[in-house]
Amino acid sequence: MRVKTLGQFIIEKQADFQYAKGELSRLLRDIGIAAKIVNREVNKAGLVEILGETGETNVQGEKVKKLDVFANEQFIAALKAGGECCAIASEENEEIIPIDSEVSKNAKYVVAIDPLDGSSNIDVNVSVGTIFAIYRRITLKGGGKNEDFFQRGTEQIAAGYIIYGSSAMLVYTTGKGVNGFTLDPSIGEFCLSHPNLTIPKNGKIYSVNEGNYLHFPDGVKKYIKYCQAEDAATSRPYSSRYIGSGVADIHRNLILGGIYIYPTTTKSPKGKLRLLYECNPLAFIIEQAGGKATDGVKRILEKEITELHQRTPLFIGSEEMVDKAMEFLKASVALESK
Ligand code: P6P
Repeated sequence: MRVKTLGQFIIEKQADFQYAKGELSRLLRDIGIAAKIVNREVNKAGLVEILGETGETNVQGEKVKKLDVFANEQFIAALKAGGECCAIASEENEEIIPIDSEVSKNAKYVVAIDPLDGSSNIDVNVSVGTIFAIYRRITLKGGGKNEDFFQRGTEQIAAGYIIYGSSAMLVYTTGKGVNGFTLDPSIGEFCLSHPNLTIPKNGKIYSVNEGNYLHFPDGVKKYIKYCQAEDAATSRPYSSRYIGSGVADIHRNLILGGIYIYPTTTKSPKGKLRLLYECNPLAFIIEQAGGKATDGVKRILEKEITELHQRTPLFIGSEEMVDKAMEFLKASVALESK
């Protein structure tokens, strides 16, 4: 089969993208360049002095890993150089990074990014990922501002993730389906490997950190017990698969079918995952692949966003599994309100 690179694919699909020719190509090119550099370092982790912690903690109060900082710097540098982006919101930065330079004076887009999700897994050689969301800017000129990012997930014009695993894969959508590209290191190109990705309507995998079970809402507890019950007709008990790297868990569930849940816990009363640069892009991708994503009550993509690092509970994956989990949550709330 003739190899089709990411660049060739985007040009071919240009008609799918309602905005001016070439802009999305350059944005995804810039992201792809940084992803290749990050992948090279992730692959060397363990051999070079890039493991371990910087001794700092980030805006989330989490220990910063050296590769977090490196990845963040690479994506910021690539987007600044590419000229299509007028501001970046990153998990690693408390405030947005406005970009107002000669090369970006006509920039029409802003990018929200989690440069290295699941970084606690780096030192133990488990897959990690980058998640990104792309919006049209709302402000008219100069460097972008917060309001350019305070748009509902439905306003995303593109979203994607890169998973640095047994191979490096870039998966993205512009609202016309989901396509996956695998990095061929011999030519340094992301090549189309998973056209028209769709998530099975049902599945047999549930992904949740059951260590928090005692502090889950009652409806979540009941759904987990449903997953564990014996019922051959519905292929239960399901398998529990949770590796602590959301991109890897959600990517596996996209391919095989399954549900990923990060509900409220006592430690994370509003949920742990961030709406802007984790849940919205992942929800856009999973919905475009035929799945669902809610916060337990509301569609993720319709949630109001008022803070850059706003957190939300997340139920995402196969449509029928998310619907079933919502049934348990709704029944439990109804019971409590009696
Ligand atoms: P816990 C990584 O920090 C992350 O945001 C997701 O990628 C991952 O699924 C989750 O948090 C892991 O969190 O609390 O289960 O260790």
